[in-house]
Amino acid sequence: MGLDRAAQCLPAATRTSRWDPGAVRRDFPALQQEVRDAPLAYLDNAATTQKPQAVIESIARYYRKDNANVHRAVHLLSARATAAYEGARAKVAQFLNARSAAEIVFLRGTTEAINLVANGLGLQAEEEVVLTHMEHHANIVPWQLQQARSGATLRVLPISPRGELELEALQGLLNARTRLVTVSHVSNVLGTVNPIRALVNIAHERGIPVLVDGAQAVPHLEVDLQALDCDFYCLSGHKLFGPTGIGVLYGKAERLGVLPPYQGGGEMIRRVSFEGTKFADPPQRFEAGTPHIAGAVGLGAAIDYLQGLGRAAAAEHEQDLLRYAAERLREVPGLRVIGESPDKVAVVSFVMEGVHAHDIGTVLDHKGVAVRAGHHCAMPLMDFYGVPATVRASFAFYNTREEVDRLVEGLHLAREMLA
Ligand code: 7TS
Repeated sequence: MGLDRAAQCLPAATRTSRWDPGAVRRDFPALQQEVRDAPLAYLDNAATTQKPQAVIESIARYYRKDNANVHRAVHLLSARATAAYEGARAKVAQFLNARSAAEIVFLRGTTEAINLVANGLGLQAEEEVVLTHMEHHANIVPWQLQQARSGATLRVLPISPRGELELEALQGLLNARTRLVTVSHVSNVLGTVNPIRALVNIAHERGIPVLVDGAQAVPHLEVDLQALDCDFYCLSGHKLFGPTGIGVLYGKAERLGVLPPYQGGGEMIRRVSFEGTKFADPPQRFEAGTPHIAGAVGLGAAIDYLQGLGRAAAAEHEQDLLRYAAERLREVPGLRVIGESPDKVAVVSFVMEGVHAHDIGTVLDHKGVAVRAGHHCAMPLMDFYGVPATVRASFAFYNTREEVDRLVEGLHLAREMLA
């Protein structure tokens, strides 16, 4: 590491005029390694992304210099830690174009964010929640837990064989008992980008709020929450080139304002006595206990990094990889791509005739190509396509066409060995 620190923390793409994955990759220490005697081709970005040096360094710097608890002490380190934590909240609000930082709740991730809303709604037996056939288990199981507690009904918006929502069926699923519509912005299996604004309009015509699972969207798309007009939006820092253990629930102020606390403890109260407790306003009401301060700092650094990179150019490069991968995968006999929406992020799922997804994943791993094979926590979607599992290659802006070539070579090899 001969570079001075300031240079290391500058996104590589700001140092070049054209998109240059080679330069961007130098910002990511984990991408520099060899695995199985080959350079690592990391194509499992939908599970989690690699972290740029700027993020790693921001966390180390926080612990080296500013570490203290937030919102509590009068001393300087606590003031610095609080400024760093609240600064990260402001950064997230600006990144997503929320109206105010008070609409940003820091939690562990998308899973916890959805559980918070599911718990807080206080569903009743006669009420209904609408979700879709392409949801991740994180946006199914919390609702089933509430269904078991309350007797509420879950209704499922169907999808087409191409992997798109049947939006015209939504009207028929909504009624006076519908409390919420919940939907992923981008499918983690299909890559489909769902028409959130249109869906929100249909639900809002009936005064029904919408929760959007944005876990797979924010790494690829520029998200403008005021333009989407959804009521809740959830994301995970670790899929956004930030640390694990930190994520965000966005809620419109008027929606968060009427949600009860999810957990009790310090930080989330205004006054406590044995007669009763008055809770703090959002977002503190939902952040009981010492939060993941270093995680928030790291997420803030990830956002700085992404904004410095130029998101439009990053997205263009990813779309190039998607087109190239789709074209090259057609050369592999017996391979079927699942998810053919024209509006997709760079996520490609496929199955190969006569070969199990896990075996393909293992052959690819032996060539240094990391993909995910399995049900991707979307078993109802696997059932829809009649497959137990798929192989999924999911790309980030640091991936290259050469890595797509290595994926395809590995697939030919898997076919020769196993089909
Ligand atoms: N929602 C979607 C759409 C996801 O893809 C995931 C994780 C989650 C929610 C849960 O996020 P977490 O950070 O709270 O765990 N998806 C995946 C995946 O596709 N492979 O590994 C994790």
